[in-house]
Amino acid sequence: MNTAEALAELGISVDILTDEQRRSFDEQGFFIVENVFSPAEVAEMRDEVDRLSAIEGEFGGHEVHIEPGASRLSNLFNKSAAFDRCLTCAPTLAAAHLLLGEIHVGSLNERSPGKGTGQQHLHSDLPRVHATDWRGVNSMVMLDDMTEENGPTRVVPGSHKWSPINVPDINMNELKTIEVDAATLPKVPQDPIATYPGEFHVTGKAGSVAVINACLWHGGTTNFSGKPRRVLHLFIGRRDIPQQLVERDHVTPELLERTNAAQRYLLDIEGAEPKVTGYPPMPKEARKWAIAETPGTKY
Ligand SMILES: O=C(O)CCC(=O)C(=O)O
Ligand SMILES: [Fe+2]
Repeated sequence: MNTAEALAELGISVDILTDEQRRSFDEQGFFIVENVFSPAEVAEMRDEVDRLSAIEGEFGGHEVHIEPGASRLSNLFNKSAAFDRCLTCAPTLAAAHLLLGEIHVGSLNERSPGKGTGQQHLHSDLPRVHATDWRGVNSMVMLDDMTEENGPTRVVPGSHKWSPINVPDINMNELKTIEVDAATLPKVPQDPIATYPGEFHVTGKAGSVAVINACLWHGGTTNFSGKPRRVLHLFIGRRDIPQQLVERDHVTPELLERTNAAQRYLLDIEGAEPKVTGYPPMPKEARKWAIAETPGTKY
């Protein structure tokens, strides 16, 4: 199996991307698609997020990182069949295949900022060591309407072509630090939390999906209204780069049993043995969201 075959089996082709979506993805580093998931699909995923968040509480997200001020969940494919439909999220998968060639799921996380919190460092999710070293595509699957008031994701259009900054440590892989090039240096924010000139706020109705190049400068913003803002981060990586959550290390018999060959290829669990039975165990403590050092930045 290869990616093109797996996607074809799942009914997905890069042909679904419009010229406008391709142009926006290339030039701005992102595009937004409405009505990817139906209200019933969204409601089912939302209910599962609430059920799992109640189980995991402050340790939600522990398999990747927890984040003060935001509720997170990780390892979602192993926790509920409600999220299987993300393996046919066509805009994300088509854009990822177009940009990266051979792909696998990097992770499926959920994040919802609490009232008055959620403002993150402006960051890139992944490093890049040369101009076309694209390593991943992230996407925000909106389970609630995402508005100006409840903590929309901010993005800096075109910044995927600048050096990445403030990459979460867990995503650095073989790299220790990020090299910021001379053209990018004057653009690096003095205060990474502050509003950045020209930042765009991604908003949309529940069921919409925003697809971003993982090098794009972006981040969570403050949820001023306190209204729920549950968003899934469906992250797709280049297949030669380790997954953010190594699915084989967490795989349950249920996931192996219910998935078809194409889904198992995308999850990178082909031929895997089940590792975890029952609800995945909770840790006593968990790593916090942290960024890798970026030389040239002074925060
Ligand atoms: O949830 C969001 O709005 C963005 C979160 C994000 O970029 C991250 O956690 O890496
Ligand atoms: Fe991010």
